[in-house]
Amino acid sequence: MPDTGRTNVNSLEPYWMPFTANRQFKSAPRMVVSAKDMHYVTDDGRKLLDGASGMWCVNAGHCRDRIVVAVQNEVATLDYAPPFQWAHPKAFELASRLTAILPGNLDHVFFGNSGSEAVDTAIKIALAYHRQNGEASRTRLIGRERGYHGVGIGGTSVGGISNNRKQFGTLLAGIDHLPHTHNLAENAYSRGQPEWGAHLADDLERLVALHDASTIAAVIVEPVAGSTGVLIPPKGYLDRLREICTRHGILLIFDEVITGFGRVADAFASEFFGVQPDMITMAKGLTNGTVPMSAIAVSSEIFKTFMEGPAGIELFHGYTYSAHPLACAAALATLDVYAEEGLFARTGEMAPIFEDAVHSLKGQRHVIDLRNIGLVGAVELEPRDSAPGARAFDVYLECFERGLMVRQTGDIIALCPPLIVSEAQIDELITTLGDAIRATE
Ligand code: PXG
Repeated sequence: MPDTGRTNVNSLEPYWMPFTANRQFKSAPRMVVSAKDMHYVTDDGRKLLDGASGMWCVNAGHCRDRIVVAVQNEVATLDYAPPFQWAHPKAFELASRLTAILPGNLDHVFFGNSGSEAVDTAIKIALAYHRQNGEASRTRLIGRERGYHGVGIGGTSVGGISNNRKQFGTLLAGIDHLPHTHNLAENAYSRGQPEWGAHLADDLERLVALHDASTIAAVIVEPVAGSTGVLIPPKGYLDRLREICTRHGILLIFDEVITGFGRVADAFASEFFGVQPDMITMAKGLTNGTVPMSAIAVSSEIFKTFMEGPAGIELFHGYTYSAHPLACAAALATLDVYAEEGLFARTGEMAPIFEDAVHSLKGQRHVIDLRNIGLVGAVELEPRDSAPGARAFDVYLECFERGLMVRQTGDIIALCPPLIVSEAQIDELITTLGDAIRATE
């Protein structure tokens, strides 16, 4: 048995865990101590199949040698380099490598350390861009109900998950939200993009009529909403958002923190859906989850606007750890693994197998919807009377006992295995989940 340092129960106390029921967790902790490829190992030596890519980030599987060695070498060679007025070669190399796989005219990249920082950076770039462009009145931001854009004050404000907002007062001023697209009456058991709901994008016209386009800076949405329980865009919906934004001079930001790096079968979901945003935020799979890093890709038009401004610093924004050498080394090695193993294309190959497996749960008791795209799946359960989320949380705990890690949000179980998942492992994932659902009241 590995020594886990859990002999003193009190030692669990000081750590205030994020987005966690601390009291519940500490009464029955779930500890992982190592990981390799598709599996975690718990502190009591059990192997867990990773059905969640950690937390949507370990797209190439765990502890991949190439990435491990790259980070080890970098920390021994260049532990830190200041990113303001200094640089190191890997930062430029990584930006170039990213622009090679980014869609359309997204040809410049800014670096942060988390998805939340990427979102708040994109918001600040949007505001500064319009000001630089002589349209300083464009300050309003439009998010979407049930959207998740991290936990910065900007991301929380454009986000649309009530629990994430209600503790924090009025948040940023000048924010509005589009309606979400989730509708089980119309779209239950859709495979891939649902047929119904493109018209929901037209609500943006209503917001433009209400506020006037001259006051609106940007719209931010996740191409596939992840955290809120896998909401897949209806056919034509994203295209229509793009069209309305273009018509009114509003920037369209796709938050691809979850959908980036092969999750839906291309490098980015923008490419998969054939809709070109003005900015993409990314994180998670950028370094395969190994070293915190995020990036914001901007269009040539946005970058040019800043470069034509007054001489001197063009954007008064950045982080101590922007383009950190360890993160750059991890990201470069990660991109190598993705490319060498053709993992983005592999998502496309495995998606039909994954789809059939997810939909094989149809008819299980409590299941009210199954949906999927790429290597993302969701099982929505009927909520228990006056206890929303409790049933899915019990299923989640049951999965853990049975050797499977999944994600749970509300009464939805989200599935997003690493892109190296085999057919047999998909089968194991769905069989275990089905057993866990059957074992749960
Ligand atoms: N944008 C999107 C679309 C995200 O999914 C963030 C921003 C924030 O990233 P950071 O790195 O600041 O956490 C995210 C994060 C889940 C889950 O279980 C998803 C996220 C975070 C935690 C849990 O679905 N996504």
